[in-house]
Amino acid sequence: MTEPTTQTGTAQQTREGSERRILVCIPTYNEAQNIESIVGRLRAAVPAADVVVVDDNSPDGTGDIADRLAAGDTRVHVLHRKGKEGLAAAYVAAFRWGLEQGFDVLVEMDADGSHRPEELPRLLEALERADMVKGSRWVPGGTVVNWPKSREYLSRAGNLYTRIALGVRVKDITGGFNVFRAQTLRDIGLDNIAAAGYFFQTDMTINTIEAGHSVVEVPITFEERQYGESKLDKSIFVESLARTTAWGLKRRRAQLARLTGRGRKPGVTPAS
Ligand SMILES: Nc1nc2c(ncn2[C@@H]2O[C@H](COP(=O)(O)OP(=O)(O)OP(=O)(O)O)[C@@H](O)[C@H]2O)c(=O)[nH]1
Ligand SMILES: [Mg+2]
Repeated sequence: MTEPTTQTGTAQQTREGSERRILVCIPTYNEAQNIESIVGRLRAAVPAADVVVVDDNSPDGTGDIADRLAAGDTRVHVLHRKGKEGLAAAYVAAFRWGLEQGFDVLVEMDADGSHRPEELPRLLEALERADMVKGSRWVPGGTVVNWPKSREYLSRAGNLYTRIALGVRVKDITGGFNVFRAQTLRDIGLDNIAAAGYFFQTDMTINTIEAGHSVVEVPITFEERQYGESKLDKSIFVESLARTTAWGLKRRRAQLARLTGRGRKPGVTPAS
């Protein structure tokens, strides 16, 4: 486990794992080959956790499979949405539902097997000393399996650029295996989360830091999906690059204003 990448002194009181109600949010679009296995592995790895599958009316029937799983297990829930609106909208819907239902901890996890449910207990443990935990490929001990080198270079380069542009120390800011305290999500204000695609993960992380919360990275083994197709496309990458640059410039301007004594924001500690 690595040291917290940001520490702003607002980590909440340690709470016993057994007291916390945990909700794992799994967005799905055409994951019929993966959903049953991932939910089963998750229920075995963290039996106390509830699961909500957020399906965007997948043409391959993923939503029906999820309904069947929910019918046989009171800890499995399904949110059906009308059509494909992207990963960010699906997560925001799951978070809103989870907060309404009174869950204390909310987890982001892909359905495609890239995030190993068996590693979730380590991430949950790390939440004892942070407000957000990121499963990280790019800290010591983290790794990727079955990824082409080109994909690895792209992810590493994207993360390096983001780190420099935004001035934060998080090594795998685009990673999507994340755990939040409910209070962190409330403080971020989910209305502020508008980004799609890869930038969603950056958006959530930066908003967490800017709300004055601490982020810890925990090494994970990330596996390339075995079944089904990736929903990533070039436009997501371009959008992510543009938003990172725009946000980086905004942050730098704010830092400059602070240094010159203008535009100080009370109560918010910069992460860099
Ligand atoms: N509900 C919903 N889920 C989505 C949507 N797009 C992607 N997902 C899900 O989000 C998760 C991540 O999507 P992937 O296509 O695997 O994208 P990725 O993991 O960033 O990219 P790869 O590394 O290529 O797999 C998967 O569980 C998808 O099924 C969407 O529009 N709606
Ligand atoms: Mg994937």
